[in-house]
Amino acid sequence: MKKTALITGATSGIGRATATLFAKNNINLVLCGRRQERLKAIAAELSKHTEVQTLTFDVRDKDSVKALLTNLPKGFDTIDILINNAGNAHGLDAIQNGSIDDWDAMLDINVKGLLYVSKAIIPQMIANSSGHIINIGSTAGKEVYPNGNVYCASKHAVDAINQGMRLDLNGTGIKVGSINPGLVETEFSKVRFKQDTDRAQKVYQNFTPLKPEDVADVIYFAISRPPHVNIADLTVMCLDQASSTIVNKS
Ligand code: NDP
Ligand code: 8X3
Repeated sequence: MKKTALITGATSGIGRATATLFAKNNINLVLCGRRQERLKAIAAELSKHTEVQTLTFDVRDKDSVKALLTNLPKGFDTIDILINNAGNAHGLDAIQNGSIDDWDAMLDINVKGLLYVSKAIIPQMIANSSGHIINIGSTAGKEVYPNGNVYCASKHAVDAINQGMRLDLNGTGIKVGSINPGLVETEFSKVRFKQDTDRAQKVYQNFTPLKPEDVADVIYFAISRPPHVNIADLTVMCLDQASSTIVNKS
């Protein structure tokens, strides 16, 4: 039977690439994000391959998350795969210079938003005794780098939530795992540097970073394993990256 995946942050980067790969593999899609026009354009493109619904909401808005995700459109109301991907970094400042608004954004989106979405979807997965949740963490959730402070904290929280979900959902038939990418060239740095495109482009210069499609491949690998296999925690970096701070740019 055809599966249905709900992907947050599907308007760009890793989420969009994952949606494209899932569509080509005949998985029905519920695509989420704030930019409605983009969601519509992506849905129009992917509808050639599969059935697609879009939902426009901010993951910070817990009432909207609950209202929309606990009343999914008919035909899309059983979620087999949840990709908790929406997230971003805001700023790259020493802790003493950080902006409280940036801190709020990262913790509210990357941590609390992921929880609100999961809270809405997990009950139906428990009722069905099946489901697969992939939490998109980061190498920033495995180590802390200078000026990364609160973004790293948010991704360490995702790492802890991923472990906690797997413990608490053990025995329910639901798979829980995280994919933790290193540097991936997406809109991530444009958002981090508040649309300063020159600064954002420099992050990915003089080496070959991951492409969002590389991460999508890994996500698809995780969700296409046999029923008894769960990819619990996987880190993926480009060849030139050894850690958050060691990147070969020679
Ligand atoms: P992008 O900026 O390209 O994509 C981020 C996505 O998240 C967009 O679709 C955006 O949609 C969505 N999003 C952001 N804020 C909200 C919000 N408040 N409500 C709903 N959706 C939101 O970045 P990436 O593809 O790189 O990032 C995806 C995930 O991967 C993030 O969790 C990020 O932390 C993680 N990651 C990224 C890495 C990288 O180097 N790029 C490395 C490791 C992890 P919209 O703006 O339309 O709402
Ligand atoms: C994104 C990777 O190193 O920019 O999570 O934090 S990094």
